[in-house]
Amino acid sequence: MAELRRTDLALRAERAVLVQVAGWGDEVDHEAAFEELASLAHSARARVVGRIRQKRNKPDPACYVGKGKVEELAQLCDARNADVVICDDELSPAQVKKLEQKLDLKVVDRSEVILDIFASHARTKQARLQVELAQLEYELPRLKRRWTHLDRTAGGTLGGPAGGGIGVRGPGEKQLEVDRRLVQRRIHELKESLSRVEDRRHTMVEGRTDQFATVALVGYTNAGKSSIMNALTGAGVSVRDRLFETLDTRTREWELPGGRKALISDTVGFVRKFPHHLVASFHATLEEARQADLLLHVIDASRHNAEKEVRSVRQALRVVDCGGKPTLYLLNKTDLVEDLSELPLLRKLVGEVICTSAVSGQGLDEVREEVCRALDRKLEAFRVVAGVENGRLIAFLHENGHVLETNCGETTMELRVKMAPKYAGMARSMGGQVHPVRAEPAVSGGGRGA
Ligand SMILES: Nc1nc2c(ncn2[C@@H]2O[C@H](COP(=O)(O)OP(=O)(O)OP(=O)(O)O)[C@@H](O)[C@H]2O)c(=O)[nH]1
Ligand SMILES: [Mg+2]
Repeated sequence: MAELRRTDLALRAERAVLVQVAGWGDEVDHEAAFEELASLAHSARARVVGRIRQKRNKPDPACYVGKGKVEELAQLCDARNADVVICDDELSPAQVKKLEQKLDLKVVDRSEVILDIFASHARTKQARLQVELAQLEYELPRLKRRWTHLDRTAGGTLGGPAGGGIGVRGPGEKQLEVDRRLVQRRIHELKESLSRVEDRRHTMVEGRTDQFATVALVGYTNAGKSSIMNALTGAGVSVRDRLFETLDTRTREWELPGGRKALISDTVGFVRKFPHHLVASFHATLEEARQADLLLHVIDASRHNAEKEVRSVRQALRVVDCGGKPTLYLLNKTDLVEDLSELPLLRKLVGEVICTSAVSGQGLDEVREEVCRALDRKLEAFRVVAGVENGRLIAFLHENGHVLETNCGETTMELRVKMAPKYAGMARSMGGQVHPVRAEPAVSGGGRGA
């Protein structure tokens, strides 16, 4: 399968000028978004050499910024010897074209920078397929180059030295139309491959969740999800101070207090104005989060707009069908902050919040205890009567549930057990008489106390 590299759009070591249109809403918010654009550019290995900002109600439909500002931008780019202009919002294909013409420079938008970072961090086959799909879907309405290198992917039926070739190009048809068809064909192939991956993954994750309680770490990029995973389990997952370090889900066994075992998964992070093509493409990667019994939503306490970040993560989670899951909120990196002024606002939004530090270990015991408590809320109480000689069943109950009480008779044993309802049937098939004691109220979604 041909691998697609957008070498002509990669931002490596390029000198970038950042542009933002900001004139509505919260000033602090725009500042933070602009700072974040600089981090994104940095993660894409560009060098930020200038910034320009225009206050106006909404972006100019022609060039993103107004006419006068385009002049100013051109002068700044010239003075700073810029290679590329990066805009803070997603631009229409027409806006990019017009601005590129006026500046005589490459123009990219926020989504493209994020896609570029994902492309350079993708390691596994699945992550590569997902990024390639997102890039092509993003590119399709913006095609301006020739995509004849995609010929190879069509198994030769489209190929040919002429580019596009037999079976695609009708007489007199324009190259762009050929390119479009090639891209569409590749998108179709990628979707098919990914849907096979997703089916396999679904079955695999489902198999695991049948045996263990599962917990998934979710949150804004760089909040410290992988660091928390390492601090809790010693997993040795890669941690770096750069955006989108983790693109593939890692799952580890986690021993909780009382010797109880669960599985914990680290997942891809989100960011504001996350390109929707990426969210859709990363559906398979987020399978663990979708099937998890509990989410740990990690929030970065050192960011000024943590509350906004929580909102954008929750929105992205809804898109990937993880909304409304039982969630514990961890306010991480508290070692970096003297005054937790955002805490009341966060509590108002999500309910209880546990203050943690993956570095000092603060709050991690509380996380373990709260996870046990939250998982327990999913358990139901049963009375199980077993023959005293049925060692297999008794061991099964101790392994998979909490045995609260045991009463031993001469030939039978009666146990009061809290366990996941799915184990009741298994206990019956092992020869036990199983009676529900009473239904526990379901855990509410959207967080403790929310
Ligand atoms: N001081 C301090 N730094 C932390 C803490 N947790 C994480 N970090 C740092 O924050 C940066 C990002 O941490 P990661 O664990 O990679 O963050 P992540 O959420 O997994 O990020 P992505 O995978 O990129 O989405 C790293 O430089 C960590 O060392 C913490 O509690 N305190
Ligand atoms: Mg990570």
